Amino acid sequence: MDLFTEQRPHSIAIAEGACWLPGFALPEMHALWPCVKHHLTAHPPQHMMTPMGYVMSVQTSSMGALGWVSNAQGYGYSPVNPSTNVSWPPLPAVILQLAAEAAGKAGYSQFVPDSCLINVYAPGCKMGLHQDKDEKDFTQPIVSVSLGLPATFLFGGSKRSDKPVKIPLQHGDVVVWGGASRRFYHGVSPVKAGTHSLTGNCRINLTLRKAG
Ligand code: MD3
Ligand code: FE
Repeated sequence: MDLFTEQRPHSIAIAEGACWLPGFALPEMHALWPCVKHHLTAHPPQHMMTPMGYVMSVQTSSMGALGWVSNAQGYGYSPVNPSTNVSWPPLPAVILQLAAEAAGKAGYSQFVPDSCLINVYAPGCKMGLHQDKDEKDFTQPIVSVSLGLPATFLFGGSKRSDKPVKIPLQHGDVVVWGGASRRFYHGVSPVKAGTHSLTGNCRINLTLRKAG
């Protein structure tokens, strides 16, 4: 086993086109975490409102040319932070590199995301079953990076009624969602209280997308 394989041990196929890479972000964590922490200080995560008028339990912030937004008009992407009207900062090299390497490992070459949604889950926060369909090109995969407290990820199928499989995601895990799984329903169970040495009392998820 070479050094690279040793540090990044395995990939697990969880559905057609979906690939779980446990611990894949750990070798880069020394550079990744300070970068996320600094971003969240400068661009504090906010609760968005769903188009139906509910406040989301998860708090969000973004990096990149486009940030995911939700308001009474619907879901979509915006080049500016709606709470400040200021452009989101560019995607840092360490995040672009990690996303491209993970996508490559899952068989998607040349992945260049233009959006990184940062979801911050305090204990009890959850995300209901939904599909990601606000992006232009569904042939582009999505890469997610989990940080901090663990969470149970719910991974369904192409129909809302498909029974979800539970995936225990931990700090440093990366999942690449492409192919058929790109349109599958998914969500996150309520995060259990705890303390993580880097993030403290929360789970943070980075979702990297080619949105535009
Ligand atoms: C499976 N976030 O922001 S990331 C989201 O942990 C979102 O914060 C979750 O779902 C989180 O939209 C899950 C993993 C993820 C992202 C996109 C997917 C899984 C996906 C798209 C299709 C299938
Ligand atoms: Fe999603």
